[in-house]
This record gives sequence, structure tokens and C-alpha cells, in this order.
Amino acid sequence: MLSKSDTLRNIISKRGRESLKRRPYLQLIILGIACAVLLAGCTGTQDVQSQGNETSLLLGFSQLGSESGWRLGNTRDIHEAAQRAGVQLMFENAEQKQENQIKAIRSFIAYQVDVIAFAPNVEDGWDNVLTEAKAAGIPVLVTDRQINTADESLYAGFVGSDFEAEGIRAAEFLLEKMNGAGHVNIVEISGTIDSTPMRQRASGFRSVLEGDGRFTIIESISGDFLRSKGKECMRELLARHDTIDVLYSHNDEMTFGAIEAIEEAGLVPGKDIVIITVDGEQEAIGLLIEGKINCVVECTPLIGDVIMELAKKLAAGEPIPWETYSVEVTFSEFDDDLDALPPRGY
Ligand code: GZL
Repeated sequence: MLSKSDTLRNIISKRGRESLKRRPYLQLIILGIACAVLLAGCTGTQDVQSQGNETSLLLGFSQLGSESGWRLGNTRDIHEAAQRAGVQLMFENAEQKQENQIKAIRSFIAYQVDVIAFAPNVEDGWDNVLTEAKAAGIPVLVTDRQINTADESLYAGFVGSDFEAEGIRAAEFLLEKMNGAGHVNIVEISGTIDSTPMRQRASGFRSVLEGDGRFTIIESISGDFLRSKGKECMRELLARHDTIDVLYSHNDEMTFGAIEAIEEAGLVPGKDIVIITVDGEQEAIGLLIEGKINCVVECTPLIGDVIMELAKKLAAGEPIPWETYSVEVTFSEFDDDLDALPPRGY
């Protein structure tokens, strides 16, 4: 971990460093501005990881939070990938608050980083700050979740998962599992409202089941991707509904909480209630092997190397693909080699 003074010295971009060498007075002014921006409410937590030499790429990354094992794995992978790539990383954790992400992006602009990347907590409300980044000539890479904007020139591209496909895969497992069954009551515990995974995991799932009268989604409530809220949601759903056949949960953390509630109610997860979850955390695979979960739809957080590769292209003025998607699979009770799976890494 760098000291704050080291941090400031290391975060002036290489462009700034060249001009600063010729104008020492300017160095003091820039340093003062950087101090002011750093101290003026960059709430959230920040760290600067200095990897390469003075000329290496300086990447400003705004991470949305620490809400799940998936997110912690994503953060760890980004730091490790930056080390592998020799990228200087200025990393801000917004603790699931969009306003903290906007402040972080503004601080990256003030520091004149070479590239900005961020995982947007929600899809809307980014145009103003991304317009400021565009005016500053700093390319932006959207990672993990997507944004809604009418002006696609505000960012260079997206890297992450296809959440619609994840929802489809969840429903395809259910069709296989319930082949020949009677009517099926489904409850859904969804992710952060207005986030891409919440919207698309819901729509993908419904796109497969709509028109099939055997399946009814009797209630859907948001657990905000949090374990504690997943437990609360499942308690409420069990209290309100006598017959729940299936739980579709948008992430493993909420599923872990929901399983606690199901067992508290004297029911057997994976048997009395079929459980379909998304992410693929190590803990979820363990519960799948135990029989407490029936299907785990993979959503990989391990996209750090691709982020660094795309950031380097942007810093070099090279074009990148508009969308780069992870390749993902589904694990379920129908697999016979689950014990042989390699460690998940998150
Ligand atoms: C998906 C990611 C989601 C995970 C959750 O790419 O945005 O956010 O599914 C995480 O576990 O909280």
C-alpha cells in the first residue's frame, strides 16, 4: 500500500509528468488540485497499486462494491491482473452507491488517468460524468454490468457476461428438471433493482417459460445481491405462500441466505424446493454436490486480464470490440463429474 504522498506522486499521468518536469511551479498547482480532489469527498475506499515504471499505463477503476463473493473475486482478479500486466491501478470501491462511482470517475479525470474503467451499479445516470471524461479525452471501458445511454460515443466498449443467456440457461435447466411434472410455483429473489444482471436474468428466464402454462412465477422480490437480504426475502416468501416448488435466485449470496431460511422453516433445500442460482462461487458448487442446490449457472468474475488487455489497446489509441462476452457454462445435478471440478477461484 502506498503512502498518500507517494500516491499523489504516482497518480499524475505520464502526460502530466512530462510537462511537469519542465514547469516545477505547475507541479505544485497540480499537486494541490489532486490533494483537493482526493480529500474532497472521494467517499468509498481507494487504493493505488503502483506496478510498472513511470511510463506504464495508469488505469482508474471504479468498483461498485463488496456485496458478494463474486464481487470480492472480481476485485481480487482485477488487482492481480494489473500486477501481471504492469498496469498502475487507481482503485475506488463505491460501496454500492452510484454517487460514489461518479465522484471516483471525476477524481480519475482530475488526475488525468490514461483510461477509466468501471462496473456500473445501475444502468442509468452516467451521461454527465462520461461526457466530462470524453471532454478530457480519457477513454472509458464499461465492465461487468451495462449502462443505458443515447450517446454511444461516451464509452469505447463493454466486457462482461451475457445475463440474458444466464437467465435462459436457468430456465432450460428447469424445463429438464420438471419434465413431466404438474404445475410449478416459482419464487424469484432478484438482484439490485435497475442493474443489468437483475433485468436480464429476469427477462431471459421468462423468455423460455412464457406460454408454458405449467410454470407460474408467483412472486419476485429484490434481495440486492446480499446474503442477509436473501434470507429476509425467503422468510417473507415462505410466510406468504403455502406452495413454493422452485426458487430462482439471481446470485449465490442471496441463495446462501435463502437456504438458511428454508432450513429454519423445516424444509429441505434441493428437495422440497428446487433451487437455481447464478454466479458459481465455490460455496455454491459445494452445496450443489451436497444436493441443497440443483443448478448453478456460471457467471465468471475473472475478467481482469481482458480488462487490462482492452485498457492497453485504448491507451495506445487502438479500437476495441464494442462488446466482449465471457464464455460461461451451467453446473447441475445432472452432471456426474462435479467432484472433479477445478477450484472456482471465487
Ligand atoms: C454479475 C455481477 C453480479 C453478481 C453478483 O456480473 O454484476 O453482481 O451476479 C454481484 O453476485 O453482486
